[in-house]
Amino acid sequence: MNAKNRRMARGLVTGAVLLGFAAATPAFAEGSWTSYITGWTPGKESRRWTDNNTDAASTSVSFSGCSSDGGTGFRQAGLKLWKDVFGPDDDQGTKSNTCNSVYWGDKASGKYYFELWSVTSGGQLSVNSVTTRY
Ligand SMILES: [Ca+2]
Repeated sequence: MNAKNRRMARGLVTGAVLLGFAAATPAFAEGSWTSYITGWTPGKESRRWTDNNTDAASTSVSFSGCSSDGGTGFRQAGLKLWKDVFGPDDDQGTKSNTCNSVYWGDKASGKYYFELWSVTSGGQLSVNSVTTRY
């Protein structure tokens, strides 16, 4: 391969890597964190995270391995997303997580957290894996 073809080949590889990254970005989002929940009661708040809104990813909370202490077992957890602002925090809406993923859409930049709003059935929620993407 002469020098010109090598340069061209390198350009194609770089282009492919950049395209791959751009295509992967919405799926992975600009940020995420994974944790777990043990014996949460309504009113309990998650950690805070900062969304810089550098992508169009929908803010989501994914649960797997859910249990609650009520007689009919885990049915759903109401999760309210809050934007942490000066003064009363800004209610972004409540989603019913049935041990799956719930989405609030692409959020403006800011600091966010979710609050356990309700549990069915019972009064305490445990989740083996909690992943928040934003
Ligand atoms: Ca984002």
